This record gives sequence, structure tokens and C-alpha cells, in this order.
Amino acid sequence: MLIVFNAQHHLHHGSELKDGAIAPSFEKPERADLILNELKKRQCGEIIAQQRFDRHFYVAAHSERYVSFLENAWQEWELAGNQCDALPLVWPVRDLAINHEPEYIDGKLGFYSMDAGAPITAGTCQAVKASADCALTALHHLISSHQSSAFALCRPPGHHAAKEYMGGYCYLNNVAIAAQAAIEQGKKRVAILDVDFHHGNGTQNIFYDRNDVYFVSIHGNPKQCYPYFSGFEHEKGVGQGIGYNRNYPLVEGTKWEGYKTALLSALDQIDQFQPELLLISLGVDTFKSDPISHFKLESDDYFTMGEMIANLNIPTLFVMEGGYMVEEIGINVANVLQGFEGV
Ligand code: OKP
Ligand code: ZN
Repeated sequence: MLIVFNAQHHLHHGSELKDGAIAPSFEKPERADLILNELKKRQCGEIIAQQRFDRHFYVAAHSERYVSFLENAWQEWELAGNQCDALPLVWPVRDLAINHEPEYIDGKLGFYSMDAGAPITAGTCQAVKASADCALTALHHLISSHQSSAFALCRPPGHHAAKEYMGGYCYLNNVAIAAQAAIEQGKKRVAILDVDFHHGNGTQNIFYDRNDVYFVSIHGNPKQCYPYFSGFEHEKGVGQGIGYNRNYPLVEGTKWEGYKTALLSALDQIDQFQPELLLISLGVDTFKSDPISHFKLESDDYFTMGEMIANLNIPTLFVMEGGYMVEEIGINVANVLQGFEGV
């Protein structure tokens, strides 16, 4: 399977609030390095770096002003006299003025985010664009070479990033940018299956009113799990998009048996939609010892997951999302890909 990695991902290494103090984020550079090492070790396929893509592709999934915000945020933050990571401190919730873009960076950070989990540093924008380019490069090769699969080793991840906001370690929504590019290149129906432990609220947001991109997500129940305010079963889409969004919130402690039942149903839904292309938001934070999640999948289960996805027999692009148990992250990702390939 062709593997595209983000050669610039090291430019982003942020911090987050942990136990009342700022500390290095769980979403750290080592994650992508360990995955790449394991894929090399197992000779999973040809490995190439991302190519540059036009800004147009980001704006096709996000708003123009949001992409501009990402491009200018660090400079504005520095000009305001800061050196630390840029983090938001105030958000326009409920009855506040949600439609007024603030003029200064402190306000903009809150306006364009859902939480304080997406710090902006000097290298963030470049790393984030390169991550989206990684997904676009993999898509390009998948489509033009008529391959049956490809893997985009994106970092930072993307599935929490919505049309106009960042959050949960995500800035540009890599999988959504690739799905939108596929539609623009003539694909009539594209399905996105999100198997990350966390609900892909950003991807849902971007395609919520659309019937050409079917979004299906299996995740920890938002009553107990991040992102808390999205991912419920009753979220089925809006307007033309009604029936083209499907959520499977699962209970705390879900093991493979329970997960498999949801996955079978999700795959059946996707099969009925008859997509020309399948994108997988691949998170391996469903692993039993993940530090921020609570499903109980074993390393071997990821082989089976890959096999089950392959049974759909649709050209498939895997896009990396979460997974924070770094000792096992490469093993679990490689298991999905090898399971898919029937190795
Ligand atoms: C991103 B992805 C840990 C809090 C974690 C953010 C989680 C983002 C997950 N103390 N909050 O979906 O893997
Ligand atoms: Zn996750």
C-alpha cells in the first residue's frame, strides 16, 4: 500500500492543560515517527513525502476567513507580545455574539476554536498545511494510479476541525479536504468511516447538509467522552443531508465484540450507499491502554478491522487521526493496513 508521510510534521509540537498546568500535548511528534518506523520495518509499501497543494483545497472544506486566521495567528500572537503557545481563553457560547469576529488575536482564538486543545505555535500552520497535503497526495495517487488503497500518515490529525473552528489537536480537517477534492474530481458518492475513539465532529459539521458525502462514526458516547457536544445517535444530517450522517456512540469499556457489531452495521450502511471511494479516519485510540480513551481493543483486533473494511471492496484511503499509546501505535496502525491487504 502506498504510504504518504508528512515530512514537516515536526514543526508542530504543542502543549495542553493537564492537571492544572501546561504540559506537552499527548499529540506529540513521536507518534508519527513510531508509525513510520513500524511501516518501514514491516515493509508495508512504498513511502513518499507529501507534495504541495494549492490553498484552494483547504478553502473548499473550510471558510476563507478561518484559513486566513490559521495563516496569520502566530504572527498576530507574537506582535501582541507573546512567546508561549497561542491558546484561547474565551468562547462565544449559547446566547453570546457568535457572529462577530473579534479584531484582536485573543478574541479570534476563541472565535475560531471549540476548546484549548489546539495550540498554535510558530510552525503550526506549515505543519498543518503539510498534513492536509499528505491526505491530498495520497488521494491523488489513489485516483490516478487506480490503486485499491493508500495511507496518509497525517499529523496533526484533523477530524475535530470544522468549517470554522479548530480543537482537539486538529486545525485543518485532512479527511474532509480529501473527500471534497475527490468530489471536485468527479466522484459522485464518497463515504467517510471514522473509527477514532472520539467522534469526528468536524467532519460531521463540514458535510452535515450534503448527500454526496456520507459520514459514519463509531466512538465513545459523548455523554461521557470528548467532544461531549457532538456524536449522538439522533444527529442524522440536515436538509438534503438528512440520512447521510450516522453516529454509533458506544458504552465505556467496549471490547472487540461490541465494537465489531457496530462496525458490521456501519459497513453495511456504507455498502448500501454504494460509494465510489471510502475514506477511513483511522484512530487507534480505541486501544485498551490508550491514556485518554476507554475502549478495550487488542492489537490483533486491528487486523480484523482491516479485513472487514477490505471486504467492502471499495478503493480506500486511510487517513491518520488519533492514538496516544505510543509504544503500540505503530503496531496497531500497521495491523489495520496489513489486515486490509490480507497479509
Ligand atoms: C483527538 B483525536 C486529555 C484531554 C483530551 C482532547 C482529545 C482530542 C482527541 N486530558 N482532550 O480524536 O484523537
Ligand atoms: Zn481520538
